[in-house]
Amino acid sequence: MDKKTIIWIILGVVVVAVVVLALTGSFSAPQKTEQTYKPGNVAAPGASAVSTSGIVVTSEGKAARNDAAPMSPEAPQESLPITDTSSVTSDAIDIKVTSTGITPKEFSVRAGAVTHLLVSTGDQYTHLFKFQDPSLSAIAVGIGPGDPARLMTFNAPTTKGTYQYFCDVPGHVGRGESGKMIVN
Ligand SMILES: [Cu+2]
Repeated sequence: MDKKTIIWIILGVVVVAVVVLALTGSFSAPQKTEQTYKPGNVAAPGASAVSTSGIVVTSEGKAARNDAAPMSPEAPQESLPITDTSSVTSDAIDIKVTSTGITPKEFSVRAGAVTHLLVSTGDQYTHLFKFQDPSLSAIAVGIGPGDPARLMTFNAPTTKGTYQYFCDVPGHVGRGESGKMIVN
């Protein structure tokens, strides 16, 4: 075999290898995975876990109570501060509380569904996000000036209807810090 033949053989082997790799998918770009919450885990460190059957549970494994006192052991717990919100489940509803209002003004959830609220601010005020209905007294998130976001995981009410939320700092509702959660 002369030199030319050897080079052609090497080239042929390389071409075959490239074709095989391409066909087996070794060259395809890595799949972009969407961050979605999986039951049986916590959505963010510190937040209440959700059982595999979709029930938000306390640290003792009992169903958390939405009508408990905020931060009591029976209540759904808010997460530790989250500086990198890109790691948060894309199922979370992004709630922004500022002196110009709360966004979104409304959102919808399914009755009883696992619901994640990612509560954040962005101004120099303290805010306290909560619901008007006493059946949701435990779902309250306080946030100070410049604080990172926090995630609150809870089961939406099983009773369909409209649940108002607002900022419980005096004077803030008057600035438009309110909205409604529609349970359907
Ligand atoms: Cu406020």
